[in-house]
Amino acid sequence: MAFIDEIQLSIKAGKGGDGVVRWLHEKGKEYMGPSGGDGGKGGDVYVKALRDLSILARYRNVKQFEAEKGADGSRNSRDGKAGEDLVIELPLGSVITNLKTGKKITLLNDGESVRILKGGNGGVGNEEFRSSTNIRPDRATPGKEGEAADFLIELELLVDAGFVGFPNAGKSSLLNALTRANAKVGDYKFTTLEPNLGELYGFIIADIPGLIEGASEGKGLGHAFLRHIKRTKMIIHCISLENEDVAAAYTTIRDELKTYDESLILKKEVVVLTKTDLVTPAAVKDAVKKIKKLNKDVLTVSIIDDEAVKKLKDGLVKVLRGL
Ligand SMILES: Nc1nc2c(ncn2[C@@H]2O[C@H](COP(=O)(O)OP(=O)(O)OP(=O)(O)O)[C@@H](O)[C@H]2O)c(=O)[nH]1
Ligand SMILES: [Mg+2]
Repeated sequence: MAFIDEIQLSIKAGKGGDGVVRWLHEKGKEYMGPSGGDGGKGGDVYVKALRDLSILARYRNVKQFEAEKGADGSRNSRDGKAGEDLVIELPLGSVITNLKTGKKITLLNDGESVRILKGGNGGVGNEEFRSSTNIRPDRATPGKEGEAADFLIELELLVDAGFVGFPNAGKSSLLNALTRANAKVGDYKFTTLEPNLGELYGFIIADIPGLIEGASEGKGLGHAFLRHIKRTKMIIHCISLENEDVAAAYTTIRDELKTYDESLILKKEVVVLTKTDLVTPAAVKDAVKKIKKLNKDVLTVSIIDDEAVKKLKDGLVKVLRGL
């Protein structure tokens, strides 16, 4: 599934309607008294969280939004109708930054909506200005502009578990084998350019582009995506058995995670040694032993072995349910 994970929108709340100058009329008489109504309030702008990642794509081309204006007041003391509020739907997990004020909002609950901009108040009609000393006020005020700002919307996926590992470790292959995802797989590095998502018994799991040494400082492609795993409950660390030194592979990636954000290495982590079909059973055993010294949760898999895939599935779900 392709999705945009960062967009910028220009948003404006509705302008208030103008107050107006109007006079009561009676047959044969002019200008009986003031009767100009107030302008209606401009619409507010809300952001609303939905459990649907694909909605970010809506904002690929349309980037300017404005809530409805309040209607102007009218005669016979009628106030203008308030402008309708504008609700901008965003995927659950979006972080919305008002670039003018720096204020950040994170949408964490499905259906939650938060006001981000206030519509302008309506102006005052001449009727309101009537007083004992001024019975024929010919004054009205215009509606106020609505608040406006540019917003940066960043999506930090709410995934339960994220695959990390070197390029070519088999992360996307595994995502496809475990879920109904259809991630691109290739026998070259950096096949995955943006995260893919899959569902495993109700748990959302995602691969991210491969990490390399220096990823935490921006090397390779993975850096931009590391933040996606910041809020996952669990990390599935894939290490290909093609690595001659699985322990070194393990620590290199762990160091990158730690440098990027200390909290990443405190997460529950399951190591999956991949591509068991490419090495001897003795080599698998040896690699498991080495990793067990560093992390007790080690599973193995080959995607061409249905039995092994099933076992891995059960193993991962058991850990996920236990979190
Ligand atoms: N023999 C064998 N090959 C595998 C296995 N799993 C993955 N591969 C192959 O390994 C290569 C890399 O697989 P990917 O799933 O694209 O690896 P990745 O970790 O997502 O790679 P990047 O997206 O580049 O980081 C592909 O050619 C896969 O066919 C396995 O269990 N056995
Ligand atoms: Mg991949």
